[in-house]
Amino acid sequence: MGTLRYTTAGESHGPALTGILEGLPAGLELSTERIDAELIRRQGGYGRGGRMRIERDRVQVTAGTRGGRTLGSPLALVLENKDATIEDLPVPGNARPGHADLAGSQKFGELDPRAVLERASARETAIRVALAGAARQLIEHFGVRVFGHVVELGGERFASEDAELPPVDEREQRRDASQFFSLHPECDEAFIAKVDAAKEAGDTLGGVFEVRAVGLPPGLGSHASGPERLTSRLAGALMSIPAMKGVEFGLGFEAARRPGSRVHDAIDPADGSDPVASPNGRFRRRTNNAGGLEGGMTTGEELVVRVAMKPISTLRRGLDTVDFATGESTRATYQRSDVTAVPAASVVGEALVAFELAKAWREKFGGDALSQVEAAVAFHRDQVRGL
Ligand code: EPS
Repeated sequence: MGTLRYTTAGESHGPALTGILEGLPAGLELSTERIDAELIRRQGGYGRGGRMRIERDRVQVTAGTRGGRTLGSPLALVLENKDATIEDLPVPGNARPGHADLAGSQKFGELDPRAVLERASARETAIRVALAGAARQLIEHFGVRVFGHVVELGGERFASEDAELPPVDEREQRRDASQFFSLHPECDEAFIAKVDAAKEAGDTLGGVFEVRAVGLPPGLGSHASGPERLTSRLAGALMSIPAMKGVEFGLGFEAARRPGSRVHDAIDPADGSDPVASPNGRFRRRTNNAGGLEGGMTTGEELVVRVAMKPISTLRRGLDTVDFATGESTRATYQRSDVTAVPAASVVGEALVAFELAKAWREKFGGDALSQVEAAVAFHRDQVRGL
């Protein structure tokens, strides 16, 4: 009650991935097409490998709804694995560098990387995208849009950042026209060549994606305790995605290099009479270097967070490791892998940001049924405008 939480279960090559989501209010119309749209996007992007041609992720909702609406009871989601070969797959004879194989084997006291890698695999992110695809429908009902796009791949930016991004609908059109889910489809050709060259060399590429959210009211999250700060929750959620190496908000690391006068966002008076033009009443920020968060709470400005992903750890050319049987140096086992999965990671990152926002929404506005949440949101918006 009063918050959102999820649990997932499932191995990469087990029969299915299962997710349970608790805490959605009753009465929310839940679209499985909306969830599937994100699952399909997660499977895409240039640079994916053979597994994505096998899987066809479509969600099954097995509990928590009636007549297409939530009941306020736990929601259960299932994604079947087509490549459900876990019982037949061999135990690798070495640990692949960059993966959980060696540390996990040492943790369990047995040189059996299969016992670890099946769960450490990024396959698990599919069910989290599904769970978040359900949770985000709560905040989308209130007009919040969460949007992820790729900004860098293999050390190169797609384009120098636009000072002012276009409205979200236009961003979405651009992103959906790009095979890398960037806002610059005109750059695709050059990046396709870059990924093809890496593939040719048996290598892999990392990158950076950005997630933004618009339509947030001020005051989501809390300054009152560390674990309730929305900043810490967002960073934790994003760092829970396999292969993520860093998170920055707004100006991010650049803020550490500038004097305060060139970092903090001055507050200007606003004409609060028009609720559309000025949803935050008589105040507005001159800039948004903070990326929409101050004191662990939303400011009502656009939320801006960027995440760095390391290159995929499985390389066709192989990395040096040690053969378990002989103790001699050998090359790590290779079956198949993606050359890059930064576009897919941007979908997962977007999903987890949306989930954390929906969770903060539940905590701030409460209610058992959607109508009660609506009343609380309307009250808060009126109160902010009246300050
Ligand atoms: C992954 C290895 C690959 C990826 C997988 C993540 O799978 P496999 O070992 O079956 O070739 O395709 O990603 C997914 C299955 C997915 O749905 O994103 C890994 O080791 O993390």
